[in-house]
Amino acid sequence: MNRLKVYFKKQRVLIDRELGKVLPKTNTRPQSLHRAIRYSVFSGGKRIRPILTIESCIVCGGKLRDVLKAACAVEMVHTSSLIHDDLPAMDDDDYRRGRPSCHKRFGEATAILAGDALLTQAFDCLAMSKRKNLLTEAIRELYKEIGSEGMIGGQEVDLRKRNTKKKSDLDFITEKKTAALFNASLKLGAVFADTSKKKKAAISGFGELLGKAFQLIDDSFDNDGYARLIGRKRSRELAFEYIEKAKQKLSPFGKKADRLKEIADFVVTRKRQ
Ligand code: GRG
Repeated sequence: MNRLKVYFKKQRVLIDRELGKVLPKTNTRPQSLHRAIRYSVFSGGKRIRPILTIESCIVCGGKLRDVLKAACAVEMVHTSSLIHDDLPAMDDDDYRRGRPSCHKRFGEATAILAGDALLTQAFDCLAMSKRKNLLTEAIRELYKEIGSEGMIGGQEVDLRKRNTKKKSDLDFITEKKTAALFNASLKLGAVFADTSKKKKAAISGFGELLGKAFQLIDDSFDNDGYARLIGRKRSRELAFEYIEKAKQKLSPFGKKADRLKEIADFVVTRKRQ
């Protein structure tokens, strides 16, 4: 196994252990809801966003113990968005990560509530972070990136303009639907490292470009979004261009950012799961 794979595995174990501790157990009432939540959280996701939160904090000089709750919060938001995205009113997907999607397994109403509960608990999990003086900034950053002007807004435009060929729509969808949560994940790491404004801006610039590259690669798997407009090959080329620019944004961190750069390369070279 190569070095990055070993690192990913180690981080996943850490994140999953923490998620396992904070999420209500399946024997807690209402059991049906907690089963649906745990079914969706523990179904083999890559955990790329919380891994980025942790790594961003370390690169900015922070400590794992200060950021682990924020990393879990990010994964809860991500899972809640996937549960809702799969619903018949949205993408209408019967499968997620090779298993029946949450609503297929537990019914639509329970899936809606599982998503609601996870999104709500994400903010409680964030609030459990040790560095209380940094919480207001963290909560506001997360809200800004996932609210109606962030990820949720991106989803709205995606649903309304499914077959759009307008570049401005596609840019908005890519930036908001996917890049915003990547950006939030990285920014939370910087917030909990209590780093300088300059370093936060560098991390955020990296996050936006990385998120866009991630979505371009995702689109290329399904010939969706940008890939429909400019073709799979050009989408992938564009993603690689974004990643090169993203890595340049990390110059203030020098060699400390090598792992973050490796993760960025993984984002564009990854195979469909
Ligand atoms: C309830 C918070 C909330 C949001 C509602 C449904 C919605 C608004 C937003 C969905 C946005 C969405 C589905 C964006 C696509 C993101 C994406 C590319 C997901 C795949 O990410 P991976 O590959 O997934 O990291 P794994 O399975 O590894 O976790």
